[in-house]
Amino acid sequence: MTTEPQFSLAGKRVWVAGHRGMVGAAIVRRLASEGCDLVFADRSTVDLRRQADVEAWMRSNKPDVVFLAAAKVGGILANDRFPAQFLYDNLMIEANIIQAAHETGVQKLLFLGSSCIYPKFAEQPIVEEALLTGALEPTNEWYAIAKIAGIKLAQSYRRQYGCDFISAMPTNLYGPGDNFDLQSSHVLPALLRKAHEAKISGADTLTVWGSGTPYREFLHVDDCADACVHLMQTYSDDSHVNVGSGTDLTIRSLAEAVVEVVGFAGDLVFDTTKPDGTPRKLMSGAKLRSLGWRPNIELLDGLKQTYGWYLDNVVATTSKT
Ligand code: GFB
Repeated sequence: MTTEPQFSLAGKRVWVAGHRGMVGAAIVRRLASEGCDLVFADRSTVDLRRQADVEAWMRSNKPDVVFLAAAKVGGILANDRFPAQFLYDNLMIEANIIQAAHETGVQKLLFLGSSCIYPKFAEQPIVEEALLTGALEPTNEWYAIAKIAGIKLAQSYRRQYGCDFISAMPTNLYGPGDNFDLQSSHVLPALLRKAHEAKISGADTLTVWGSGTPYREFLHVDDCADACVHLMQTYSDDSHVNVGSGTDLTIRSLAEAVVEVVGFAGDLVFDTTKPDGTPRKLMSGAKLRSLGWRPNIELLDGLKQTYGWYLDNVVATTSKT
């Protein structure tokens, strides 16, 4: 398999669907050096859940290339509490964009999924072929089903219509632009915020949800964006590709690293009334490595940088209002 760019983005009209989200914004940053012409759909005029909106926008803007990073996302609690939105919104967004991409002759599309597509008890590290070999983790099966449907849409349009549509499955992502709302966020931004607030208020303890024993793999969003661009340029096949860092750690170890970075000296308390979710979901990165890609950002560096972003962009702006 060649790892040289085969599909050039230079001079192409590129639509990053979901450009205001953490992943979409990172892809936009990464594309700055590719010489492409970026086009954006504004949320106030295009509701991606509405087929007519998507078709009309795509017909008038005619992108050559689509990064499908638009999605309804959230952490373990949000997934569990809002199953209809996680299933419906994501199914509609991906179906509308993929169908319109086919109708308007998009040259290449990359669909972004999630590592939660795999069975709850998949063998570790999880290879791409583990898809649909077992039951899903119940807290996020709605989101997972939508993302599995997205993979299948991309595959089926390739098979039936010859569309060059591919899929990438990122692990748990974090970085600038993340959601720091404690009810709807993922674990890493939640812990950064909790540690910061505990430090500022002089609290003795910081509460971590669940037992702290589940393992999670984290990838900085800029690494994810780089992998997506790499796949767009080098990969053209039926199967989805895992995008991870290759290492995982327990939630307890993550919390310890976070309090170290933030400088909170109190104790960790584990709230076992909150769900643990899947026990482990370390993905195999062998396929992406064989395509010539490696991650660059170590977790500790990424944590420090993301904490800095949180201070500058969330804490600083909240304290001004
Ligand atoms: O990141 P997270 O919300 O989602 O939670 P998942 C990961 C682990 O961290 C769980 C624990 O075991 C949580 O119980 N945790 C500890 C916390 N403290 C906290 C906290 O303050 N906030 C949060 N949110 N978690 C998501 C899926 O699963 O992964 C999505 O729900 C998506 O569908 C995403 O696939 C990548 O890793 O469990």
